[in-house]
Amino acid sequence: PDLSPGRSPDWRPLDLSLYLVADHAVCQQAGADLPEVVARSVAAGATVVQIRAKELPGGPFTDLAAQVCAVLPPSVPLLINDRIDVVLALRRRGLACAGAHVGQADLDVRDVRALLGDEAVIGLSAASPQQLRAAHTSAARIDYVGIGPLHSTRTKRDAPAGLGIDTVIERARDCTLPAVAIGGITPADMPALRSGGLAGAAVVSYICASADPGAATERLAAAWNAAPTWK
Ligand code: TZP
Ligand code: MG
Repeated sequence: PDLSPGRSPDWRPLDLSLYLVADHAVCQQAGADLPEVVARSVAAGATVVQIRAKELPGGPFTDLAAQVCAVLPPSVPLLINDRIDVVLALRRRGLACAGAHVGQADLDVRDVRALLGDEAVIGLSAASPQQLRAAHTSAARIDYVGIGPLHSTRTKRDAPAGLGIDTVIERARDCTLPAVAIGGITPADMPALRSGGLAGAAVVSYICASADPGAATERLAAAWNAAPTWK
């Protein structure tokens, strides 16, 4: 997309419903090629892609993200986990990177917004009521929050135990920002998440560790699309 001032990128309004978190370590462990997982998943209905690569240095992370850019249609926003420097490096290369997803221990969102500009998509992980309150009263615009883990998961080593569906829905409703749930999500979770008012579901291993990431994404998309919406 054209990121020049005044031009609206193709990815707004943001469709967060089927949010692929393409994790480098999980793909590697599954013997899967990350850009190929992304391509298959997007072809099957993923609406947002985040690249998460905790163990990659900035250079290789940027090169991997550039490969992903090459397979993404302009309607699907690409977000980078944690690494604002990688977002800036991609932009310098003229690649369309929508923005970043940051956690509570990363750069302050006010600094992220200042560094990336008004057009950028910025997501924040927020789980506790205090964190969610801080997010929706933030001086800097936050485009969405990620709430989790929904279920206990082994994908994120330091993740606490699963919050459970009722707590996730309650916290999402207490926050005025669009919210996506994350953590151990499978198609069985989609009806409750959608009817509970979540804007979407963020998924790592169900897609990245699947022998068929396209089919896995199709099952998630079908479950979301069949679910009742929040009144
Ligand atoms: N944040 C909270 S849980 C989680 C992250 C990054 C990992 C989710 O991965 P999976 O494999 O979908 O449980
Ligand atoms: Mg982080």
